[in-house]
Amino acid sequence: MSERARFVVVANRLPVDRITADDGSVDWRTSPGGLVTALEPVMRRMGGAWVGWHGASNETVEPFEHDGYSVIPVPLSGDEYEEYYEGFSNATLWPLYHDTVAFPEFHREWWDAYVTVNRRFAEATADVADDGATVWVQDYQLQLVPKLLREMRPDLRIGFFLHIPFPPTELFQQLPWRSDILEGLLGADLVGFQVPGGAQNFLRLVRQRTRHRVERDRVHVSGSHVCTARAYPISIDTHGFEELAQSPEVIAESESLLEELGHPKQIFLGVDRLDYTKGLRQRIRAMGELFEEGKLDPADTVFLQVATPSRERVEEYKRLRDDIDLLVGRINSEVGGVGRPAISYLHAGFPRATMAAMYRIADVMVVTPLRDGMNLVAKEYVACRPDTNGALVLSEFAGAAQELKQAYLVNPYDLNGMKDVLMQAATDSPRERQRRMRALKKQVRGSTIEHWADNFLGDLQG
Ligand code: ADQ
Repeated sequence: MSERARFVVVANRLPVDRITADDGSVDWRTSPGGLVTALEPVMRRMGGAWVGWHGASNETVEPFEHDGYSVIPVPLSGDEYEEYYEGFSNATLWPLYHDTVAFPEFHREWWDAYVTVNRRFAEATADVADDGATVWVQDYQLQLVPKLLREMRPDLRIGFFLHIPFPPTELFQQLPWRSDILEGLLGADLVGFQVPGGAQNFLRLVRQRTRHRVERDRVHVSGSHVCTARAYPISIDTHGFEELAQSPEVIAESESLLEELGHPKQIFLGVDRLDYTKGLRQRIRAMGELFEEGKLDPADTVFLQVATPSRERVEEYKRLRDDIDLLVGRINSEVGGVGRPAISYLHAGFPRATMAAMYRIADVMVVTPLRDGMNLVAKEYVACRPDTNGALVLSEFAGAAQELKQAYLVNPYDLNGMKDVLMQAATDSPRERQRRMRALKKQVRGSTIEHWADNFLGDLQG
């Protein structure tokens, strides 16, 4: 590809999945998921290039055009996938950055692969970026890219956004490569976090562990540039979700869902990637106890839990999947009648329209992560629920709780407290539920994915 881009997004995954038709022809389709959902509208609007892995190991794919922007695939070997992605990204950084709710593993070979792959991403970006272009690097898999890229291309404006929490200093210090990661991020002109606490943790660490001068939210990186650290809470395409949820197809789909569930009086809904940070064990136990104690009646109430398969080759995720299967099986065998389980558990991903149909019919949406950078599901629910009588139960430990203050907030570690709040959300007066829901809708309408991208890029381009 000869043309160089004025705007480049760099992320672990490309926003497209390869589809091979029966006749062997290959096509690329925009893929679902948090980050893609977040950035695709921005890419389309601004044009440019997206640098990322295409999803198949040991294979090189040539750059191509998709939906008005360039797609630049970065290859990964099978070993690199295991060590950089499954290993360092998802079995070291992911648990460490989520309050060590699972035990992080530290392996030197994983770190070496992380460095190698980060350098490859930086090189691919340096090749495609035009003179003085703006580059936006995404997330924890690529924290070394800002510094590596600046060394190769000091002319670029470099932004970095962390989608997951940035941990408290005490936890971050465990990392044997803590200084490398801090310096890696400091290569950016602007580092964005989901909540102000993340930016504060980062700045505190920079003060403790580096010699750079810190002045409020600005770090004077010695002999180089100024790196600013701030919060930019991510959001959703609110209008898009509102429209989708009101479309005839989604309304029809929600009718047939209701039919399938046997027209219960009340539906509780959980929607998550199957991840140990999402608090599924705690949530299912709390719901199970409410059924067992007779506070909820399986004759008229259903708990629909959707869990998207995720990182299935990582040990901790296999264990989680088995635990949830067992837990749901046990509860369903103890409560509920023939052919009508109290918990309807679906281990699958669904098209966005089906998600919207589920949000539409949920009387109580239950979002209870143990720790979550933001949590878009909470915001999607608020946008999709058509009237103002739904209820959002939301963990205090999701970034979203700092904005969605009128949700029914819970501490997911406190089972009794969570049960009380679940019941409160289900039984509060319509007036109280409406009051809260209106405030939530106002919040989600006033702060969308467009605002997020505009604010970040506005500050980056200064
Ligand atoms: P995730 O941990 O993936 O994202 P989340 O913010 O909830 O968490 O986003 C999940 C997305 O996947 C949502 O858009 C949701 O609709 C979709 N999804 C979930 N289950 C699905 C299913 N069964 N079928 C289809 N789609 C499904 C990370 C961070 C979050 C942060 C986001 C964005 O962990 O804290 O909010 O990035 O920054």
